[in-house]
Amino acid sequence: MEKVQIGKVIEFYTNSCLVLSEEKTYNCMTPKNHEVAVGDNLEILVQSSNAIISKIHDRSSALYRFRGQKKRLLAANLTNIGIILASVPQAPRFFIDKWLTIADGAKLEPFLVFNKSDLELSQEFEDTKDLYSKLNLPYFVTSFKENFGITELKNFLENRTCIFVGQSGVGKSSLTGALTGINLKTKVLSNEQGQHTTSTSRLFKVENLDGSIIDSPGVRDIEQGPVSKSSIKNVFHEITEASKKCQFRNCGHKKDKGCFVKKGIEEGLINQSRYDSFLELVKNIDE
Ligand SMILES: Nc1nc2c(ncn2[C@@H]2O[C@H](COP(=O)(O)OP(=O)(O)OP(=O)(O)O)[C@@H](O)[C@H]2O)c(=O)[nH]1
Ligand SMILES: [Mg+2]
Ligand SMILES: [Zn+2]
Repeated sequence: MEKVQIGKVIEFYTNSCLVLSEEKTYNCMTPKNHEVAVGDNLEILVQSSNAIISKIHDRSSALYRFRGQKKRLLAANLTNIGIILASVPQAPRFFIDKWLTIADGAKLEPFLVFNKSDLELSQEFEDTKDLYSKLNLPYFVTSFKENFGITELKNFLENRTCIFVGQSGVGKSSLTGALTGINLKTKVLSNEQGQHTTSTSRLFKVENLDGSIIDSPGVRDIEQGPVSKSSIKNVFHEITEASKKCQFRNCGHKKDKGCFVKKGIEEGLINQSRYDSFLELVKNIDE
């Protein structure tokens, strides 16, 4: 006998996905003509131990990855993007600005996690922390190793579904494990490049509260897709404000006369790296 059940995609493979429904998991083939991703809510037709996807519910949000002109759904029904940072390995600041722009484009609230706070921090990382903690974004200082700041982060995740992004080795899986109570395979840091630990996207429930985390290798980093003017405005607020005072309305904020943005950099009011990210990201404006 067939039975329709409601389920959620919790893990995604190349041609199939794992659907959690009524506390059981079913391995379902992904439909040919519809995109499915981790976080999708759907209906499945269950026949004894098999199940097929019969309907995908409307998504409250969708995060896409772009590769040239192609776009592919990465995760569905998220509320937040958690950008995980550490002093080792340290991400370039452009990485942060890019993810803030991606989050804005997908209408997801970003937050920052400065992990590995037990380590001695480089000046560069201290400066990064200082710069971004002033941007009016939720941020957390954590140490997985010393179990510091985890409770604050956990409480923030109540009623939220987030995806952790960050370079390989910053502690995404370690934090996910600490927040969910599930022991995940983590990476032993070495000086060798190119070894990644997490190999499939998976959605986990935060321990003892209503929140979820997606730990995904596919989103350590992604290519920047098209960017809207409003995302640039929202993410680079300080530059937008300064640009209102530029002498010419069509100021390119490069070598233009009377540019207030350049003046802001000279006076130390606008950070050089934020300006560099801004110039890089405006190249992708598509409207
Ligand atoms: N000192 C210190 N080490 C940490 C901390 N958090 C994680 N680590 C270590 O950093 C290494 C990498 O952690 P992972 O959680 O595997 O990193 P990841 O971001 O999931 O890496 P990928 O899955 O490759 O993307 C492991 O050896 C962890 O034990 C921390 O707060 N402090
Ligand atoms: Mg991992
Ligand atoms: Zn200007």
